[in-house]
Amino acid sequence: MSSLISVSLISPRIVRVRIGEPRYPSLAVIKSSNGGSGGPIVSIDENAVHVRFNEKEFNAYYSVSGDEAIIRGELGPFDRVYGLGEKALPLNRKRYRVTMWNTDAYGYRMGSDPLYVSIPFFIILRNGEAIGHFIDSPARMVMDMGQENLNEFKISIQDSAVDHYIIYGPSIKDVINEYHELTGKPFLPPKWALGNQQSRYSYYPDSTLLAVVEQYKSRGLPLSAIYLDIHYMDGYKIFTWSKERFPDPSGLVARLHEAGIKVVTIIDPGVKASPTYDVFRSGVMGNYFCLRSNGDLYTSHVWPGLCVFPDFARSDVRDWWSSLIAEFVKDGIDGIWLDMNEPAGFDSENHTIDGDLMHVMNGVEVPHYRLHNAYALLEAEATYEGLLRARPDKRPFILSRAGYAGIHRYAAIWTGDNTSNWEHLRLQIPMLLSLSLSGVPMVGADVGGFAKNTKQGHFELDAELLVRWYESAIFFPFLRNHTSIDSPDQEPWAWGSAYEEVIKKLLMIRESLMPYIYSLAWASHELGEPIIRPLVYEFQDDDNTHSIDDEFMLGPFLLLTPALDKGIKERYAYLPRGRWLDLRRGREVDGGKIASIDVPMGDPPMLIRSGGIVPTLNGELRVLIYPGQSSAFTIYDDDGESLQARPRKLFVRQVFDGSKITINIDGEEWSGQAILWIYTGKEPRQVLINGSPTEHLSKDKFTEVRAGPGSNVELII
Ligand code: MIG
Repeated sequence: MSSLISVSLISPRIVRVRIGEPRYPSLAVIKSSNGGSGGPIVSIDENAVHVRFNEKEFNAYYSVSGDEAIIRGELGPFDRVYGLGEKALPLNRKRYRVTMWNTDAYGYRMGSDPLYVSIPFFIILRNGEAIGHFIDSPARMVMDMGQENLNEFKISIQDSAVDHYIIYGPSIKDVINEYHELTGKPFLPPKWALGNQQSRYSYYPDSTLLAVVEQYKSRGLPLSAIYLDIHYMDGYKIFTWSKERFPDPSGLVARLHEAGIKVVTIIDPGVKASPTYDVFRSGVMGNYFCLRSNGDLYTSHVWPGLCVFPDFARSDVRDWWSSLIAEFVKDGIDGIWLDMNEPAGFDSENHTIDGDLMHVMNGVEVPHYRLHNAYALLEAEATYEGLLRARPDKRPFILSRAGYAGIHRYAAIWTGDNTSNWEHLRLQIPMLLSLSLSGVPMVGADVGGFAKNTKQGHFELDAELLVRWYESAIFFPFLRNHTSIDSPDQEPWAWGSAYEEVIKKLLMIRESLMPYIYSLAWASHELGEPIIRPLVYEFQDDDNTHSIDDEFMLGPFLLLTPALDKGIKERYAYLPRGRWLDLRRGREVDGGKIASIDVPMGDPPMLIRSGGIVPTLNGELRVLIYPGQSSAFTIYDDDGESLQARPRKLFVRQVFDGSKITINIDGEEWSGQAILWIYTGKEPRQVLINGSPTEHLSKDKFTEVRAGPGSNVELII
């Protein structure tokens, strides 16, 4: 009697339940089973699996009918469900049903589904303990989180071969770390990719692009990169430049580089089907495009007209694409923006390719519906490789609209065509937090919103909304203002100098937080941790945090409670237990309650958790310390772009026992000092470094001391 399922222990925390035989090696999972000792007790009876981790039993049930596999699992009445990638839903996804099918979702709203990215990974929090589930299939999948039946989740996969990974925490943090053990660590972004960026559909010709950069410069606004949308191309043919609009790409890029600005160009997957176009010709020669099952080329209309689509499932096609990318970026292009890679096609329903096309994976034919969600992942992998080929020593930067589990190894994700309205200002927080919990730390949304109100047909952005948008977005990992074709301008100066000043101040806050954000990006790469986090990630034991998604944490220490409604002057926010330092006022606030927080325009609330260590830059490195229970933070730095460089590290630890604050500084290849900027409440009685009294400066309840690696700083209160 052959069983439907087979079970393997991948690590002491990960069990894999395999249904059927995989058709090809996983695209998401890079770790092969190492068994290991200890860990869960697993028993199988027929089509059920019982896993016991740490005294807690978890049961899952499996069935296959025809070409569809179904996985069911228990859902308790008080369980929460997190993750599921990019979904326009609240943070807690319990009782929702979603579809995994990468879709061009222009004009989506709260509740619209599916969207651009599919990550079939979710975390159930039950009685304080987290268990992750990763359903490794890029096929169409419906994931019901207790909508149909309150007591169970039910996942229907359009493939009878699928792997289900059960990942034990018990913290959400552990689950995500283990998920990254399985699927690989997030890519390390170059430092500039964390700076303020500007885009538009589209800046052209070249003089317009230069004028925008010139505006940034002359107004003293920080800018790290500028984006070229589809109008830079010749007739939307990828890997070409319009000769009229951009006669001298390498000259243009060189000028931008002189000004310290990086350049990112958009690339779509569709290749114009034209016999006079060399990319099409070489693709046909190599037989690189997807075919219909009858052997004809698969075509669909996209921007250039009738297009064909590279079959990224094939390694020879990825190799060809990598060489196209490598050749294209020789003009100096710094990053690639992958759009329309669901893939989108205008001839299909929902502008998204479906139906009769085939892929060839390791020599085996795979119909599109079984691979659809991985198209962008494979494209990103080939693009990453192309960027590496062109510049082996530099970190690639890719921004992708679509993706599947594993996309975090190659690309940042932005949430596609959001809308310029208050609904979307609010919605982006649960969307970005959930992507973060789904293993994708480099995330952002178009600042100011992209689309018009599709019902009324006009753009709704105004000065207040743009300012409020920046007040949230300066704390997101990926920060880019972008808007649609035909929209009114929405650069920071678009509403006059008063608002420009406010936005400038916000962008300066972002700049000053760069050492913190860059360190978090490094930590995401080394350890797999998210950069922005829902409160539940940091305060799992505090039930009050479990469904909060109008507040978020940047790293472990900074709590943001941005204004999300029109016309408000204050808002309520839950502050988790413990003490908080309102950085704007230099005032301490008690947590464990809902507080009213004032939100004047341009002055976003920033609350530091007790024990907080936040490196900032203000001419020099200033490490903000809010003394509390023992805590630590590692500051990373390097040249910001080398691939091989080992980062310099500065380890900061602090502990406060009520009368003495002790701060330890250690370094790894770190020379030079930092200013420790410590909240002491009053002037300390004594400040010692390695036992000797030292100079310090006290003002406004803060004390400043200079210290470097090897310093043991003591402040007697
Ligand atoms: O169908 O390239 O989401 O950011 O500006 C529109 C033009 C195609 C969709 C992207 C958007 C981009 C736009 N693209």
